[in-house]
Amino acid sequence: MAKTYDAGQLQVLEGLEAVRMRPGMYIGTTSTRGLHHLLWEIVDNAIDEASNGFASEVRVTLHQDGSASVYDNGRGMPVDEHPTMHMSGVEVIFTKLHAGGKFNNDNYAYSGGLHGVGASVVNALSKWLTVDIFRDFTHYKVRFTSTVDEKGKCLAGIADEPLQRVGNTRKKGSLIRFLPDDTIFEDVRFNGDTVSRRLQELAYLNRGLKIVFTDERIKDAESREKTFLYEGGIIDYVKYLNDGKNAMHEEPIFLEGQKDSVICRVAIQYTDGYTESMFSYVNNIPTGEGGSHETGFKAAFTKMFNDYARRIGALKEKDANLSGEDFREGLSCVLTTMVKNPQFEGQTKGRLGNSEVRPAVEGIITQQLTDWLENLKNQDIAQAIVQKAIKAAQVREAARKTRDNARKANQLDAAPLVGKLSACRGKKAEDNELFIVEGDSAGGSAKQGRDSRYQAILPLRGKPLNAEKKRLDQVLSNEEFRSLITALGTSIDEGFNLNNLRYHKVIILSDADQDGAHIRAILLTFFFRYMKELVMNGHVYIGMPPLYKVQKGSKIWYAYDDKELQKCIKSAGKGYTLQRYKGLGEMNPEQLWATTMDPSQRKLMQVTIEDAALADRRITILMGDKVEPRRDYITEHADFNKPDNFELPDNHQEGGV
Ligand code: 1YM
Repeated sequence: MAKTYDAGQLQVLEGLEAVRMRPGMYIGTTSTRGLHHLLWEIVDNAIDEASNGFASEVRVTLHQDGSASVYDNGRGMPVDEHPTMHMSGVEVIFTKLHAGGKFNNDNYAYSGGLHGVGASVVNALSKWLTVDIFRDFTHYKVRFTSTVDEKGKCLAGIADEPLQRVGNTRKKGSLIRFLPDDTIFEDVRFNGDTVSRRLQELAYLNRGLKIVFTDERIKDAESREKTFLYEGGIIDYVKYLNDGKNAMHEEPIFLEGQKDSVICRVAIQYTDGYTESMFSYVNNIPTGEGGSHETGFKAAFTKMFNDYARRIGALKEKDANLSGEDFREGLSCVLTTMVKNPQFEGQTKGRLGNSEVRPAVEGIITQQLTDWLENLKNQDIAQAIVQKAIKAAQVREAARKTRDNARKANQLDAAPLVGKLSACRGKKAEDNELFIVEGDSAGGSAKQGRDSRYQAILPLRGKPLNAEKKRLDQVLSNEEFRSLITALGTSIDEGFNLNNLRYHKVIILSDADQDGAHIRAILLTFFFRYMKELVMNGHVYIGMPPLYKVQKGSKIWYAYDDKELQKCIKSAGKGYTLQRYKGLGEMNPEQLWATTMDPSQRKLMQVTIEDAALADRRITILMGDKVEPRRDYITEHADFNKPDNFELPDNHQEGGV
């Protein structure tokens, strides 16, 4: 019999079951990242209520039963009956796809973007979800469950019963609690650090908003609860980023304005360092790849300061304009923009595409900076910025000469066999791997042990210099970095071009001791400061040599940490010998291949940067001039051999430092 579908059945097909069939389509992935998306969706709604001026406080709690809850003290979600759906507004929001977002587009013009998948998606992917609404002195409640019935039919996010009045209350707001479904997600445990970090970031981006984070899974009462509240907003954020750096001026420059529907805020604080740290956001979402808002800001900033430099006679008529990079040397900056219907583009959806935003931001910054530059009390710092840029331009010119000379001498971008590099034979960059190996002796083993079809070896002699404390010209004249840059083929800084990358896996191989950790940190700092795209695009890895060898007769086990060692010892039984590897150099070529280089056996940790701002701060603390913050940090995170204590945040095996 032919099957016919009536309207009712079609409705079912478009219901929340569709979300459970293809969760990836709605939240991108069912990995830990997707799990956290559920939470961000609800948090976003709470923050919207606050940025619309109705709530002053958001509370996020991770409960012991694995559920998460979010509360805001705003108006409370709509409880009145929906005109056509014959259920309360809140039930519509949680059970109808797409309706889940916001009915009224004007009120919620700035929300969503990356997450905005709707609260109904969270419901669909939860075992249960409860909503408590405190509104008009009444406490309302509704509970939804997802089950599979006897016939195997999936029931997604169905209300147990319609919205109920529970009683009277003087409270205000909405409380949502949900348990992610463990049949959907690979791992249903929320990461307390991830949640804490994002909430802190949101608190910085929403000045005056109090965000309380409680992780009830933590036993220690003192570290269970954290409150984030920043009256200065992004002004406090740049100060925090500059902890450990020497700021050139106490109070950050703060510019704020609106043009058409674009709202833009920026906080700027110069340091005496040489690197530029710019963090931009659109509708509270980080835009690590920049976009039209950044372009608009940079254009206005460079133009205004060049005009100013001429006005005060620091640049003469015959002088060329200073470049944007020159003006941004040593600058730490947070730029946040609110945009209607943002379009996110790029590899990681981290670049704003909307072309109308560039002129809007450019206009706002031009106007605000005009006022700032005219203000008498800003003259000292404005002049210091110009002087710093002039110096930067001189140094840049010197660096360009060094680079050009090096290039002429075929040192930077030609000849694959330059220096100590042992190149591989294969020509396909996608397949090729570059091992950066600590020490000549390990380098020798690696050369003999490798598969030379696609594995290249670059041994490092001693420690390369700490790029954090050096200018571009010094970095370029360092031999270790020069051979590395040459080997990679990408050039660096402004000249960096990812298309020229010769090895799609760049693997740092250093000893599992303090020196090894230091070398690793130095290399990561170099990549982060001068080849950020390399890290952003997931090309950088950390090789993990084993720490122990357990041998019994001809049988050998390798253990990469203490836990594994216990397992190996168990497998071996009595009468085994144990060797602790102190360095890569202790392994012969065959062992090095088998344990660390063979793609089918080895452990690699991909270095990615989800939180570039935090990575920046940690690099400053660990590699910068100030001793005290570093000592504090190291005292707190002292075990260098634990992967999660690598110097960049969030290193882990798949996709997210
Ligand atoms: C813990 C999460 O979702 N708070 C929240 C959501 C809404 C409202 C208030 C709200 C909005 C409006 C009117 C309005 C939402 N409303 C909608 C919808 N916190 C949380 N607090 N009354 C209440 O926009 O006019 C979606 S969310 F759809 F009704 F607009």
